Amino acid sequence: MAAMTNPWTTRARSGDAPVEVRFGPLVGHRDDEAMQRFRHYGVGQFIHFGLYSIPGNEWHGERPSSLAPEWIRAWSGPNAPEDWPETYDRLNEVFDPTGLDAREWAQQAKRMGARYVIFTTKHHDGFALWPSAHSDYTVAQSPCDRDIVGEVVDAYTAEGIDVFLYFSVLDWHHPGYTTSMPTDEAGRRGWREFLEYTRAQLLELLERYPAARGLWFDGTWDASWVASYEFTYRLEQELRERRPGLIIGSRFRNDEHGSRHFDSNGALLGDYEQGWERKLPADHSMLSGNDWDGVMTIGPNAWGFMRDTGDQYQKTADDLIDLLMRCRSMGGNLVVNFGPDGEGRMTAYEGEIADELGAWVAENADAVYGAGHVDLGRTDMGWLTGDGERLFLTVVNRPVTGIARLRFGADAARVPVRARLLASGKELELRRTDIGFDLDAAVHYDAVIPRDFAADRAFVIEFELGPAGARAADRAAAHM
Ligand code: JFZ
Repeated sequence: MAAMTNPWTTRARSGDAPVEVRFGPLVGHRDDEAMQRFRHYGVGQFIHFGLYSIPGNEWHGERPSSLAPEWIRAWSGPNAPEDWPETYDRLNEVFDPTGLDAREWAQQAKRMGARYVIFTTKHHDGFALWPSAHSDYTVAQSPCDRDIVGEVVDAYTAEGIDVFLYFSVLDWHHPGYTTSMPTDEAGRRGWREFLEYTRAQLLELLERYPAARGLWFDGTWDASWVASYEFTYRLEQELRERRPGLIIGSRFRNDEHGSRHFDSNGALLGDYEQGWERKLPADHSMLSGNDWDGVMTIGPNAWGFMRDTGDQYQKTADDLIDLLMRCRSMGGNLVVNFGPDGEGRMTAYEGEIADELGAWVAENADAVYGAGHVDLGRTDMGWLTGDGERLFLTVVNRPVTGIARLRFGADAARVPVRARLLASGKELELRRTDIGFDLDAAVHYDAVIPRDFAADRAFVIEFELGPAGARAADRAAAHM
């Protein structure tokens, strides 16, 4: 059976006959040290910061009706300010985030439990947060004469948090950028210049920031980039040569048939699936064994700063704990997005979220970082993760019976032999329960949740695994 892949990023496969692909994956499934680290990140932080952080989704009291705040340059229609794109483009003349202290950001991320950060070096507007030698539209052309990318790389690296550089290929500033492949000579020359500029900026980033471990690409969907598959293939090769171990997500390029993220035969293009954005896999089998992360906004769809979030729902720490453990149960990382304001300050709500999520993660670290997918099927109580020796049940929906029941195959070699509350270490009564269903080849293990155990958040039950039949109680049950 052809495994199901991410339906948002994969072309439907036409039958099972393989297609000839010359510009397919450059590397297969990786298992090196850098990828192992990736698998254990668990929690990540995304930061969207740039010129769009200044308006924060509004301008003189007006706001666009249906754009994410970091897209505000694309504002058009009756309430858009006159000459808006020109006004936006000149925001570099006032860009001066004096409140930005990357060490504070990094300490906050550390408190949240983040083990990697993805930072916007250049978003769609083309403004570079490092003094790029290949552009006239950077921090060096603003009152803020700082290398913000460098400050972030240094501060996070000092906290032991790995840095991934977000880079938008789509660029509203470069004159050679075009969405479709140009048909005239001048246009083609412009596009070639754009490709060289992109290559130069990427090599520059790798050169300037040797601590960066990965590149997170965006804005790679336009027909012009899709048609440049030969260039992007070579560029990926070059980036990997320059930085052995570099991690590149699947959003970078496509094969010669225009198949993005995955080639026309369904093979992943890059080191991990990068299509899980404000959506999550329905179940583990959809991932075909690929590494992945899920990137998530706190509001419904705001990556950049939003001055007024109005009545838009903001995810709570409980939501994020649920999402985090859902990701971990399928072997992925959860990346929580932060959008600092124009001064470079994280919002108060983001601060609360970071601390609340971080407190929970710290108490339940074993269930989060070292643990991944286990093949036990779903439970309505919450999410299962495991590390081979232990099974962790994150209880989001507490059973009113007080019994956390897990179902094992009757022939399972390793089964729970002990149960505890992970955060406190409190021992729980564990029972082996044979319900006696005819033809049911299952056996149940019940952890008894004490009636007087009060929890105001999800909590984790840790099951220690051992050989089936090792417990005295099991033997007794077997003789009954
Ligand atoms: C992109 C950007 O346009 C957006 O501003 C933000 O930076 C986000 C992280 O990435 O938005 C996307 C890109 C891809 C999908 C959806 C939104 N997608 O594949 O579904």
